[in-house]
Amino acid sequence: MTALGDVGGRRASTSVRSHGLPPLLRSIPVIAALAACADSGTEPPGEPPRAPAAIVVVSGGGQEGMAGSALAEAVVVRVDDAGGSPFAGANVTFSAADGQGSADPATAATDAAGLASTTWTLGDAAGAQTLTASVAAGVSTDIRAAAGELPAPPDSAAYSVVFNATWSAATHPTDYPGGAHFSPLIGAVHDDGVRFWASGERATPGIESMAETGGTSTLRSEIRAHLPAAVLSVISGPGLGTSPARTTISSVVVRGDYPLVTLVTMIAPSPDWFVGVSALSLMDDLGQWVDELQVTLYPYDSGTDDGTTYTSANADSSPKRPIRSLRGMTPFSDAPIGTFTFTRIGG
Ligand SMILES: [Ca+2]
Repeated sequence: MTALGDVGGRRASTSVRSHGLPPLLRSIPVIAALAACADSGTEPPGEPPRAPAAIVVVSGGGQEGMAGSALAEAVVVRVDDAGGSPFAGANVTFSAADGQGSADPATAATDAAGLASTTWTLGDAAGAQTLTASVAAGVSTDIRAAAGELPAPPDSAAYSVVFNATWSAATHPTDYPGGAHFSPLIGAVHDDGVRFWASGERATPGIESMAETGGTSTLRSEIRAHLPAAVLSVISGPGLGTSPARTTISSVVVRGDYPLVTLVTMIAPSPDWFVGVSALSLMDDLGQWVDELQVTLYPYDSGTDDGTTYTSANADSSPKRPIRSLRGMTPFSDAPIGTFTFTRIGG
């Protein structure tokens, strides 16, 4: 089993992978500030908290090396704040699991680009090994490497998906609405030839409709248009009539050539707010199926309606704004909306 502690990094990589700006642009504070001004408009005020919020593997993951020897490439990670900007001066700790070698240096501070690196010497046992890079409680990522050659994974894998909604008046006290609920889950199993939404990009009509009304038909059509080239299957699941609550999709089957999952649901009532994952891989960087993956969900604004409160009247955005995180922004707190947990149930 992959420990739940692994998962912080995976959710981090999810949010950062979907960020629209290249790292160079995001490393220039002036541009980031200008972009923030240009995008503010009538959107909810407030800045994301300035603290390390995510850590992602930039390079050096998924290497194959000899047991007991240093890997050829350095392991490089990047630390970002909640807004997706690189975080300088964070102390990253690299720790190998028992018997899985050591890192030198074992701690490193991030530079102006948010980067920290180390050299990993593998442990003596053959097989998959894990190094964990962590920067704060709950903010960590796993780097995997193979000592020797690993057996090929099964061609497909089945997962159950649990949506555990924790959004409540306790976690998000500002204006928590009556009738809180989530729209039916909708998504796809797909490859990297298609992406249905990403932070920093404009919402498709399907994402707009899902985020504003909870309707799934337009997004379903957008997904089906990519069958069978880039999409293996449509994922449908129940909504939640209240929150907090949980629901389960009993089986989602992924394949080696379609290892990615996109899954979304509307935060309701709201102008155009939603949670979900985009192109989340259920394969680790060694090409092995993960046993369990828990993704922490934070709110997104689809950029298609200018409403600033849960119950704002419709106010269509023209032009549309980019999709962006609302984590820590009014009326949301810095607390999660919930989690998706993917558990492997079959080969
Ligand atoms: Ca909006």
